[in-house]
This record gives sequence, C-alpha cells and structure tokens, in this order.
Amino acid sequence: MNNQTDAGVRSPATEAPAWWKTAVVYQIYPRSFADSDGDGIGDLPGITSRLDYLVQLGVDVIWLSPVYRSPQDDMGYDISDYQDIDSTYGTLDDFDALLAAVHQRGMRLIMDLVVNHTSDEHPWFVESRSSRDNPKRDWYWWRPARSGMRAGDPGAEPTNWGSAFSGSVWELDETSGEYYLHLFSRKQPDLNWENPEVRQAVYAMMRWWLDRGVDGFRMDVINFISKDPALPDGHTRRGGRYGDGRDHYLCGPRIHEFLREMHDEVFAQRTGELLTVGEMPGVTVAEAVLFTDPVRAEVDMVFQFEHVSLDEGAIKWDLQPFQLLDLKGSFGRWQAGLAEVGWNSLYWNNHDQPRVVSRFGNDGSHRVLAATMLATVLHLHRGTPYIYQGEELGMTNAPFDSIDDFRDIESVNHYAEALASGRSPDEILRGLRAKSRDNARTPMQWDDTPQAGFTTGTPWIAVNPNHTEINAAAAVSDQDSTFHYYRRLIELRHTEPAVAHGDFTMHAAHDENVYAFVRRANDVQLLVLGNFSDEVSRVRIPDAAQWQTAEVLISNYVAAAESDELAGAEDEIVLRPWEALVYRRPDNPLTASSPGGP
Ligand code: TEU
Repeated sequence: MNNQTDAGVRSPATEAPAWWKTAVVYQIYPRSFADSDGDGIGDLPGITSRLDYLVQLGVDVIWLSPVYRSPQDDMGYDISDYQDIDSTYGTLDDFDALLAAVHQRGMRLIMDLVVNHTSDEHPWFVESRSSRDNPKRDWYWWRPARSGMRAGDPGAEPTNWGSAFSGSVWELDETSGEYYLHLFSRKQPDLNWENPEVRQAVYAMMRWWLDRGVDGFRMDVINFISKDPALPDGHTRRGGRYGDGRDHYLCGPRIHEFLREMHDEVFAQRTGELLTVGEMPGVTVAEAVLFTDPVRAEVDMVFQFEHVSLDEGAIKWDLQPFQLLDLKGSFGRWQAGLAEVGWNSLYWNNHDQPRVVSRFGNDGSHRVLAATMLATVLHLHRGTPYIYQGEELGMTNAPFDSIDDFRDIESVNHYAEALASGRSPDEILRGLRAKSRDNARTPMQWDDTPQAGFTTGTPWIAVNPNHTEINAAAAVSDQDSTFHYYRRLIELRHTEPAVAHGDFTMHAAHDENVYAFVRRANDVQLLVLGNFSDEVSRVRIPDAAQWQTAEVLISNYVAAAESDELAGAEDEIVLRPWEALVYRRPDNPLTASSPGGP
C-alpha cells in the first residue's frame, strides 16, 4: 500500500509499480506447520526453524494465520486478546524473534486481522454481556426477541439468518434475556462497527502491531463488518430452515467508509512498504475495483471466492463436477475487470479450501504434472499469487475415515445438523471428504518419518499417510519435483516483467480441456498453455506454428515430446496429459495477439 498523499490522486503511469505486484505470498497455518515442543501442535519457534526452506523456495511475504490468545473454538479465528500470543504457539518474544528472522532473510510478514468478530471470552464481550447498560453493550449486536415472541421460543430470534457454521446467527443470553449476533460460531460474537469506539479500538490495535514491525494484514471477512442496522430477514431457500442474511451484511452500506477510515487512521501516516488484502466472500468484480482502486485508498487486493465455489450446488457440501469452462469464464472476468484499475490476488488453496490437486487436478497417477500445471496457470495470471503451505509439495486431500477424524467446527457442526435432518452418515461424509477445511489442515509433510517431521508428539490431527512419498525432504532433493517447479515460477515473477505487469488475453475460451492465454509487456509475449485432462489435448491457437518455434520459458514435462507423439494440424498445439507450457517471443505487432488473430 503506497500510503502517503496518493489517496484521491491517480498516480502517473511513470510511478514505480507497487512492490507487491512482483511478490509471491506464502500462507502459514501455524497449528499445522512445525511443532518445536512435541505437544502435537505447531508453534512460532517451529516456524522460525523452517524459514530457510521458504528462502530456498523464493517467496517474498509470509501470511501468518492467527496466533493470538484464543480458546481455539475456530482454530484461532476467535480471538480473546489481540495483543498477546496464545501460549500454544509461544510468546511475544517468540513472535519478535520470528519477525526479526523473517526480516533478516529479506522477507516480510503480514498478520491475520480478525475484527468482524471477537471471541466471547474477549474482555470486550465479557463486559458487553455483563449487563444491558454496560458501556460496552453497544460494542456488539444485541437485540430482544422478535416482536410478539418470547425469548428462547423457536423462531424468536431477531432475524432468520443462518450461521456459516450451521444453526442460527443469534444466541440467547439467558442473564440479560437478549440475543447477540454471531455470523460464525456462537463463541465468535460480531463487533458492532457502527460504534466509533469499536473502530478506534481496532485501529489502535493495528497500529500496535505495525509499530512492532509487521508488514501488513490479511483481513478476515472484512466485507462483513458493515451490516444494515435494520437487520431485515433474509430470503429463504426452498426447504431451507434459515434465511440468507448476506444481502444485509455482505459489502454493507458503510463498508467503503470504514475501510477508507481505517486507511486514514492506520496506514496513511506510515512510510513502510505495507500490504493489505481483504478476504471478501461474495465480492463482485465491480466492488473489487472500488475496494482496490489505489485512488480510493481502501485495500491493495481482495480474496474473491468465485472460483472456489464452481464445484458446489446450493451449499458447499452439495458436490458439482468441476468444469474448466466455468473456471476460465470466472478468471477471464476478473482479469478483464481489474485490468485497468485495481489488482487481483491469485490462489487455489488456503486453510479453508480442499487441496487443489485433488479438487481440480489429478492426485493419483498424474499428481506432480497436475500440481505443476495448476501452479503454472495460476502464477502466470495478472495478480499476486498466494501459496498455501504444502501446495508447493503437491499435498493432497486426506483419507478421512469417519467423523471422528475431523476437527473443524464447520465440518463437525454440518455433520450434526445434516444427520439431524435425516441424511445418512455416508452421504454426509462424501461431502466432507471432498470439501472439508480439514483437508488443508493436516500437518505439513517435512519428511517420511512417522509424524512427517511435523512433531515428535501426537499431532492434533492425523498426518496424511502419503507423506512417505510426498514430503519436503524428498522434494528439495529432487530437481524435477513440484518444489523446484514452484521455485522457478516464483523466479519468473521476479525476473520476467510480462509475468507481473503484462496485460492478459484469453485464447481458446471455448476449449473444454485447455486453458490458454497470452501475457504481453515490454515487447515480449508469453503464451501460457495448461491441459486440464488425463488425455492428450489439441488446442487451436492463432500462430500455433510460429509459437512452437519460440523459446520455451518453462514446461512441466522433463522429457521433450517424441515428434510423432504430438503431431498436430497447422493451427493447433498438442499437449500431453496435464502438460503446462509457456512460450516466450518478441512482441512483434505483425504477430497475432488478439483472440481472433489476423
Ligand atoms: O473465512 C470466511 C469464510 O468465508 C469461510 O468461513 C467460508 O465460509 C468457509 O470456509 C467456506 O467453507 C474466514 C476464515 O478464513 C475462516 O477460517 C474463519 O473460520 C472465518 O473467516 C471466521 O473467522
């Protein structure tokens, strides 16, 4: 975020592009990364001990999922003290040591800012709950029962909204006889951002961490902080028990005002090169342009959810087959929509999503090829790429056997609610195995020892048994591994201007198996090709023959193809199963760059 003086003034094209446009971010989920004290849970000294691995990978920024004091009801996204470290993860001294070690290695570290809600054990909420006339009562959303109804009666909740973690968003506090709002678990009460005291308290906390040296924030469900104060009911889906309140709290009426105020109160006076990324479920391209337009000084980029919702029906557990055309349609819209103003973040994985090689790829016979093809397609788009721990190893979804293997509140609550509504355990488990967030949360696979080098104790969640094959030690010592392929992709973003700054042109938009696009900058064109199929695929590309005489910048097949294996027609390029290919050539205006081509 270029902080000073740029708010309201569009910076001249000559101004140096923001540093994060050539950066690659690595997300660490501390609970599952590296355990230094054998208690089976990852911690800060564990992370510090593994920083040289990240230096070797070549990433620029570390995003640390929450390590603050927390009852861990939602694995740390329920914070009871924003300015202290949970003892499971270590101490503030451990944190300072980690931050110093990160900076010494030329990397940056951003914290997870979780301020749509706190933990119900946070002193703010403990006070707010203590009595109706407590000065902090209005720091949260308290409401009496629905008019004409008695508190506690079914349907007496102030609105009909359903929580992301099953059940109602309202919890009755017997003592005061009123309900409080929690869009997530009942131990995550929503803060009332309408109250300026709340906002100032949050800004002071953010300044405290920036003064401590952190380099920015990933902001949790930050587009949920402005609610429609009237709190109207949501529309209900046929057969749905609860209404969908998102129309009343997703990108609410004061969201831009709040983010602009946050910028002015927290970032505007700072000179450091900071990064802010807003997690924004349900955000549209048009809204993202407003949020990420530097002139408006709100956030640098957003996490949008369109592509991670392509394989789901009405709800996330209702599995739908993945269609490449849908993905190309979505990414194409976001690339075009933020081409002139704003900036995209690029991700396949995080701590809330199943592993992409199992989801959109092939985690069996073609795992390495699928993982590296998916990486190529993502990292060559225009935007800032995010790598989730283990993605660079091609880690897969886990073989969960029964509900007892799951730990995530969203999964466990869904199982209970679906069972109560009469669905069979097998049917529910099918959805959980494919989509549960726990697929992302199995321990990092450092080596092939019993607990994958993650811990000397008993891990809080089972290690994936395929760690004997898929692990960092094996990958780092194998030049043809996914690890070294990611390292080369990251290097490309640092060295090839077209990767970070080039414009984007989709090709073969209607091809069901191949993703093809051109990036262009500074007299260089890159043709990026990815085959999303177990079979050989042929794709029609303008200038196909010329392209195939161009320099191959990167490809995920070690061995060049036999000539006859890929014989194709004049205007097509033939790709092997899960093949990724990136050609580079001078940007000669005579050559075709627009989709139709001359
Ligand atoms: O996630 C918000 C969010 O949209 C997800 O919970 C999403 O609904 C779900 O994962 C899709 O299945 C953020 C954090 O990333 C998540 O870990 C937290 O649980 C949540 O907010 C509440 O803080």
